[in-house]
Amino acid sequence: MNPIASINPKDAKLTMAHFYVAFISLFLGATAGLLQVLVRSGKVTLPAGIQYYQVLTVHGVLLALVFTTFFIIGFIFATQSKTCGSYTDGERRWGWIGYWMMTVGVAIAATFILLGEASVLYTMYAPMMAHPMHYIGLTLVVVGSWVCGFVVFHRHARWRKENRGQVTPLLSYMGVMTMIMWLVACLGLATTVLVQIIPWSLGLVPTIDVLISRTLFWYFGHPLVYFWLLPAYMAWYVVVPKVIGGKIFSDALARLSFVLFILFSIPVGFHHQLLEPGIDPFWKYLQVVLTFLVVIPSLMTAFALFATFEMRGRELGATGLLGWWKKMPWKDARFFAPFMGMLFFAAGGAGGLVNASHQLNQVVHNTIWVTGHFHLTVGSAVAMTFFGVAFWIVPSITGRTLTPKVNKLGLIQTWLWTIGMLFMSGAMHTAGLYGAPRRSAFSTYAGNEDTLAWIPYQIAQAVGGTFLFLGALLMVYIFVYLAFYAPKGETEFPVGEVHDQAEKVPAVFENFKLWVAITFALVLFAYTIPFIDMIQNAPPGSPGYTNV
Ligand code: HAS
Ligand code: CU
Repeated sequence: MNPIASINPKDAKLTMAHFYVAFISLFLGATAGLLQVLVRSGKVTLPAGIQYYQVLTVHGVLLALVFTTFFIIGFIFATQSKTCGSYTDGERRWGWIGYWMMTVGVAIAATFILLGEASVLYTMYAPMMAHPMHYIGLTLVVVGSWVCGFVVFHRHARWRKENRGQVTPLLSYMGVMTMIMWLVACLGLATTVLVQIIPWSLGLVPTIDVLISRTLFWYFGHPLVYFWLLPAYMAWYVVVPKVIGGKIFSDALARLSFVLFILFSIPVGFHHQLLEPGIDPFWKYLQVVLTFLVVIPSLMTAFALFATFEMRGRELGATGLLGWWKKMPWKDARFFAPFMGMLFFAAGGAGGLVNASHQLNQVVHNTIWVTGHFHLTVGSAVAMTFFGVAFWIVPSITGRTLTPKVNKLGLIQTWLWTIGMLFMSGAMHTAGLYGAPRRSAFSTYAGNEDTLAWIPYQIAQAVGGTFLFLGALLMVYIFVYLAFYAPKGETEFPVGEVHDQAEKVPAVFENFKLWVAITFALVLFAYTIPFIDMIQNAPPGSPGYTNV
């Protein structure tokens, strides 16, 4: 590693190790995605006995779980090392232990998917059953991520001890909040996997309670999506203002939005189960109310970003409501990629509100509309922000330069992704409204008029998916170039400063125990009675189903 790196080179190495896994996963996952859209267009059949659900599992696991988790943890390590100072050898060693647990876990889980023994999709819904080693691999990934989480907590606590009474670095605070949410969320996943799924897949118990397993999964599954989103918000709140030459609108507001995410991200899993029988409508209603509360921190984020853009625009002489638009650095890929992500998120978030509304959920649930929704949120807002971060963070921490040529490639990459996603996600949303199902290979369903109407949209998805595949290839090329071939030199690690007129940060934000305690209280409130109901009125359990 290079001595002109912007963070301690040993920490940079740890981050880069995470990024290698992330970008290999991006490549393989995107290839699987291309195969899917081609199959669903009806023009291509998979060779060599490969199954559609196998490919779909590769796609979901590698992109939604592996790419995200490895990128996020690498990013949090780098930002914490930059803003708090480097890790101690002991902390870093634990970081490596966490990393290797996750990497070995991914290798095990992926092997069983490739063997065709774990085609259970990334949600691993019971009663679909995989080989026990698949679940054991994924458990290792989760435990490894916890180890990394404790490293993040430890570094933050050490900073506080060494700088008593001072406001902690914003990025480190956000990293801690993200990992707290992840840990609390994982309790649900760990419970269903360790108590229900592994014993059942080992054959120790003959059946599984599907409703309880799914409920525990979604207790985890919703905060999972915010675990992807919050690191993107870290970049939006702290990095983007610096890149455009402005200031952070308000440190206190940014922290408050992260606190609200901790509180309201978890007791909302039922909005994925609105059409699930066996849950009393009252509790679904309550969790939908909480879901609408967790929209508030995103609206606050939108507000803060508009304010940042407008303040910067006015500094540069813009006037009127949207005059700032002309003043933004459109030719800077570090800005352009996350900004397009924000635009997509405005649409994806609106779609989320549709999903969460019970009556509308009846129209869209299990249709490919939902797939369209999450390609706008995680597949665009989050992924494009991570790409935008990679453009500068990789050269910055390895002591290389983001050359004008690569910046231009970054702009092209962003356009490929934008065009691809407009086609693919637009077609998915529309076809979903016509009833086209998600998680489904190509079928004409006996060729009736309604189902044939989906096919043009499936072709549009294939067109979009092809652009996205090219975008992923270009992204991987940019990553490899920046990591290994770009000229040596210094690249800025942009960390924004807070606007002078912003409110002071209240000390209570740093009271993590309080937030975790309120979170547990809300979780108990939202879940206790429904769980008692599910256990008391449990239907007979289900045997496992495999597609082998
Ligand atoms: Fe979602 C399903 C509801 C956000 C991901 N979601 C999913 C699934 C995934 C996912 C992966 O209620 C599928 C899971 C599966 O496999 O079954 N979602 C919501 C709601 C929100 C939401 C209410 N989702 C996300 C995020 C995700 C994500 C974030 C990943 C990162 N979602 C649902 C529901 C379902 C669901 C139901 C189940 C559907 C079903 O039936 O199965 C909210 O958090 C969204 C709030 C966001 C906003 C947008 C704020 C805008 C911002 C950008 C500002 C832009 C600027 C620039 C400043 C209200 C912050 C713009 C400039 C201009 C000029 C415009
Ligand atoms: Cu959700």
